[in-house]
Amino acid sequence: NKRIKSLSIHRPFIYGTTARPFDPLRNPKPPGIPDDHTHSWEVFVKGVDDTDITYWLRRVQFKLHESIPNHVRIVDAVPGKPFSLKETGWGEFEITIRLYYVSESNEKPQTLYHHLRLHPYGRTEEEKEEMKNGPDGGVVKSWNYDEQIFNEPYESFYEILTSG
Ligand code: SLL
Repeated sequence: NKRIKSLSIHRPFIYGTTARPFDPLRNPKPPGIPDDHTHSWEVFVKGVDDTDITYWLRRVQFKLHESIPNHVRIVDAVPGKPFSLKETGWGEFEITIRLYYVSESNEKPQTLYHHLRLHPYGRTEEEKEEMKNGPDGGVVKSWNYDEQIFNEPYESFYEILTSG
């Protein structure tokens, strides 16, 4: 099993957050959620158009704000599904996302940072109010498109990457 020299292979993916304010009609607060929580949100790593990425990514660790119970969360691959975590809260913070690759890759884990965004910024109060009452109910998406680069992949890993 040798490395293929002078080859690099790219796989696109998306990571980020989607947040939604609690609202009695469109996003009712489930029972048991603390009074000070204002939003539900999700952090994820996934393929473009939800294509499968579990043939190269086996695990994602999300490190949340320390105020959140069990703030270090592990999400293992489920074929065809995004790596995703749902939470509720009141504040924005930086999420540390650690990517663990399939063992055939021989790649070390890699770290990404993402700011959880709950509030739309760069808008007037009027525009914010409009968004809240608009068709998407004040959803704030902060998504990043990225590309995973595998340099000089092992032959066996190259097989996996190209047969998927
Ligand atoms: C801030 N620096 O002060 C940030 C910290 C922390 C947000 C935000 C807690 C949720 C829970 C939560 O939303 N923390 O208790 O489960 O804005």
